[in-house]
Amino acid sequence: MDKNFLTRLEMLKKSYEKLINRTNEKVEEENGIYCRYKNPVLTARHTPLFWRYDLNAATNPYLMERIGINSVLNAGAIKLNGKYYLIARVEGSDRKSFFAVAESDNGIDGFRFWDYPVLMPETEVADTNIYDMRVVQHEDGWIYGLFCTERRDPNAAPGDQSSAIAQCGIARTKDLKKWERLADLKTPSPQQRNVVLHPEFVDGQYAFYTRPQDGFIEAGTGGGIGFGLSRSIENAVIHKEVVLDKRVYHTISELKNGLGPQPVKTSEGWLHLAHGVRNTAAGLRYVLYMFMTDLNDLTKMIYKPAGYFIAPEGEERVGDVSNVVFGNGWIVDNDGRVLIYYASSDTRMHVAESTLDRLVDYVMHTPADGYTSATSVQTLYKMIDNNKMVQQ
Ligand code: M1P
Repeated sequence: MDKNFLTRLEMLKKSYEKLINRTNEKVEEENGIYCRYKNPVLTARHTPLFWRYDLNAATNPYLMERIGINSVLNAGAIKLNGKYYLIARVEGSDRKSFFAVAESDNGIDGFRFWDYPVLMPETEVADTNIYDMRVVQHEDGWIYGLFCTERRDPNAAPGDQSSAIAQCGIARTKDLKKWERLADLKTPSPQQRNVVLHPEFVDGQYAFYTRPQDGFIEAGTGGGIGFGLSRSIENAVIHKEVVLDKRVYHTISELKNGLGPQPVKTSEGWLHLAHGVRNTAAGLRYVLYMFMTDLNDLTKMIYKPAGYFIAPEGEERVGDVSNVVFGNGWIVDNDGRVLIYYASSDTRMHVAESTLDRLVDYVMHTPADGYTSATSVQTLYKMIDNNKMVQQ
């Protein structure tokens, strides 16, 4: 075997292990709500060398990368038997995404991909691209993965190679290894993305958070984050969608919004993480925000802080689709620690840490949006007046 091949292989293995074994550090933030961690938890370079390189010196004498991985993003998250799992969207340099499970002992570093990515079964209509899985441990005993399945629009003109239809694919598993694909969700909307399964039955039915949209990119008349019920999960059909979090002019989510991970049940209500999108002269800006819905009426918004919870910062602002943070996975530990997994600029995965108590406090006590500059100033006056009283 060529000496250069072996030297290069050694070097690749060393730098790979160094990356995987790198310990993460908490970065203290002033806001008191959450802390980011310094290093991304998953990147394209975290994918195993044996996915990317043909390690046979006879067929790959230059030890070149044969399969390019472009990015690792938008991961669902779940804790099982004390281990932290990210079900990541891995995007190849061929632009196709697939799911792969990465495992860590502590949830903040040491994420290592399982040897094989998920072999997701298809329905009778092949998926062109699949992405952004929300993983939900449902009270029916299954772990569900809801994701976007994208296919070319069958009605697109022959010269139009970009019109697409997005729908919600549904699969279930017990171990994250073997997945059973169910029929795609049917809703009154022509397109769907960012669909999340509620972890509990509602009136004996499966409950879904949806994101109705008219076009592949534009939400159009789709008014915001929707909600609907289905009697079946094997052939899920929502007949009526109710919008529970409307898009509003001149807010962080005026263009579109979508739910992130499954909501977390607290004594005060269901805690939600979502993303909001607005347009700017530099393109779309995606930020994360939070809200809480009523324990008994899941469509009733009870608290919604004004503005964003996490916005892209530093290196997070740059990537394939810059100025984006997107979160569809979080894990709540038994001691109340919350790990919020989010991707930046459609390129890499990060983690931020908080506690359930802090997040509930944040959602309940952060002032709501008044939707005008005048109300923002009134809110600020209230804060200043109160602080002056406290300090006297
Ligand atoms: O590029 C940003 C995000 O755009 C889409 O999200 P949404 O449907 O809410 O606009 C998705 O393609 C998502 O994967 C991507 O991160």
